[in-house]
Amino acid sequence: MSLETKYVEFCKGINGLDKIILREVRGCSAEVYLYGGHVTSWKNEHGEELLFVSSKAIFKPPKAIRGGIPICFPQFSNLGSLEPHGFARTKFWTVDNDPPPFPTNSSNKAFIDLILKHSEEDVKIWPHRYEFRLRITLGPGGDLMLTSRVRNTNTDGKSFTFTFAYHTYFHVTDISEVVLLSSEVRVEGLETLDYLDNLKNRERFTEQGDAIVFESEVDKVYLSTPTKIAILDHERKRTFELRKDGLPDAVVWNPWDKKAKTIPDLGDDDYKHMLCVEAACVENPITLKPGEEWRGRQELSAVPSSYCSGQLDPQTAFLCDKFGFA
Ligand code: TA6
Repeated sequence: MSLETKYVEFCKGINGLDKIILREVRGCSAEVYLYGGHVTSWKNEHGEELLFVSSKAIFKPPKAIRGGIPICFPQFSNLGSLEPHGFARTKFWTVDNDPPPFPTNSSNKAFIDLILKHSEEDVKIWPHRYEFRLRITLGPGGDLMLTSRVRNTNTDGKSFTFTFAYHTYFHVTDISEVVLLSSEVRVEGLETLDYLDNLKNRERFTEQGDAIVFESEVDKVYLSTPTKIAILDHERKRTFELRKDGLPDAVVWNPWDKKAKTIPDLGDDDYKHMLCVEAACVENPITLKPGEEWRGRQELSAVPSSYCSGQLDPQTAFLCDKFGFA
């Protein structure tokens, strides 16, 4: 990277909205809108987009941006009286120039700290005072890391409770594609777990068999999930690895063809190129007393896959690569 290249650049995005571009030495990048504290782009060193953003996304308040990484806070979905997925994704965040100390890796130079605080308007619909700090980091190797810190700043002695999700839309080649009876996109790490099925009144079921594959609409909240989940895109020969901390659940969503047609800001065929896998805290909401803080972290990597199906251990993946037994 030349000396002039900026790790962090402030500029204007679609419709003149404030945008921050993070860049790393090897050419990878990420883009973040202050509107929603919303990551809308994550590219690898070849300039390939790794997140899905709808061809019909509306970059205009009060609509949330369809794609990227919406922040669902303080309510996931319609699990409460607020608007679906809460208000954080439709608020204007600000840059936090002086965040409280935070364990950081000194090799990370491309990062931005954002903050969202209650407004008098919000207090009418959610009667609490809070500080939500979000650090978005693009690591030197291209990993994208999001850390959320939510603090209860109520002065009336009251606790508050919330649910949360990083509603990540991964870009996949074609989820509807089936080759040799096997779907081209699959998710590993959620096999045999219990889940709540949003398409069946949130009834509880247990996942069977192997990796999760896709042949119709899916909207499930997997419970007590492991800290690592893999999303394999066979055609693109790419595996996304999602690592998480403080977020026990994982939501998997694809609207498929019929539901996609009912979503105004989603193109009819867009569903083929997206898969939401969301690090979340849904089943057991988080409660904070005044002065308490919660942290929830998500890290994403995109690796070429000769990554072995069934193996989430990076060492095994390395051996698969080296000896070619993917
Ligand atoms: O996370 C899955 C989900 O809650 C689905 O039920 C689905 O409707 C999706 O999120 C999108 O929600 P949105 O409010 O962004 O249209």
